[in-house]
Amino acid sequence: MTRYVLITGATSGIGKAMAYAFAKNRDQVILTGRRVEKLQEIQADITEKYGVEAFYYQMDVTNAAEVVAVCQQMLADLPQIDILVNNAGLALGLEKFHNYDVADMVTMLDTNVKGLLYVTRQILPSMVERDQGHVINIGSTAGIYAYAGAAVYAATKSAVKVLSDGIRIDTIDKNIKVTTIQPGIVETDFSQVRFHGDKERAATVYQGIEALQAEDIAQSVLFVANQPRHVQISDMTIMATKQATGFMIHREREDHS
Ligand code: NDP
Ligand code: 8X3
Repeated sequence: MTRYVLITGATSGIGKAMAYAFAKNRDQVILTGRRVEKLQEIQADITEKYGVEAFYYQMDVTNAAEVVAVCQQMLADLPQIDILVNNAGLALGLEKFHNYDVADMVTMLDTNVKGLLYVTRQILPSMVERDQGHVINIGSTAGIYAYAGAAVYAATKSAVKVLSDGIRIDTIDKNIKVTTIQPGIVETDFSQVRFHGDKERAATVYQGIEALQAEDIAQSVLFVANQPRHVQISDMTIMATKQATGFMIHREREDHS
């Protein structure tokens, strides 16, 4: 049976890679994000490449009223939503807590935590009603291991993990799976966004290590989503081979001798 997969933050990085991976798997993908031109571009490309239907809806997950309106529109337009991937998220800044820009702190909370709540609160009731569904939340190794300059980002990702666990408990009597995916270092636009567009600084994050690619996470998510009905993967942590904890990374240095 055709599955409908709703992905938040599908315009870039991990979300975009998941859209392609699910479409290649013959699932119908529902792309969301703020940048409508990117959504249109990806929708057209997916349709051309895989011949499956792809849908898009512009949706800023921090805007509670917009999330209600857009999610209700999706539920009216589509037969059902089988899989919800809460992926939209970001880090802003990398500073000691006492120096942190408060607006950046609030945006992380609004996006990574409140955004996930708004979307899930709209979509989950339809899964409960159908007694079927899968919520996949993108956490982070930062949610397990706090690191310097990232107290708030780490806290938001820790919240993602605990919210997943709580939702899993609340839906225990339903055929609903809840999974937290916790990636380590993945080379995407994440660091450019974190450093407010500073590409040079962002590039240093991925120097000297073979970081994970968005496609690696997409394949892990697809694996989780393709398990038989009785198998629920609750958590999956994926790191680069030369990464041991959230920020313990072995970097090869350039030889200047
Ligand atoms: P990208 O910056 O490449 O992608 C982030 C996505 O989130 C974009 O599609 C963006 O879309 C969307 N987004 C951001 N804010 C909003 C918003 N307010 N409303 C809707 N969509 C929004 O980064 P990644 O692909 O790396 O990040 C995806 C997820 O993975 C995030 O939750 C991140 O925390 C997590 N993660 C990333 C890791 C990494 O090392 N890269 C590691 C662990 C977890 P648009 O701008 O169009 O709205
Ligand atoms: C993103 C990965 O280690 O930069 O969640 O926080 S990290």
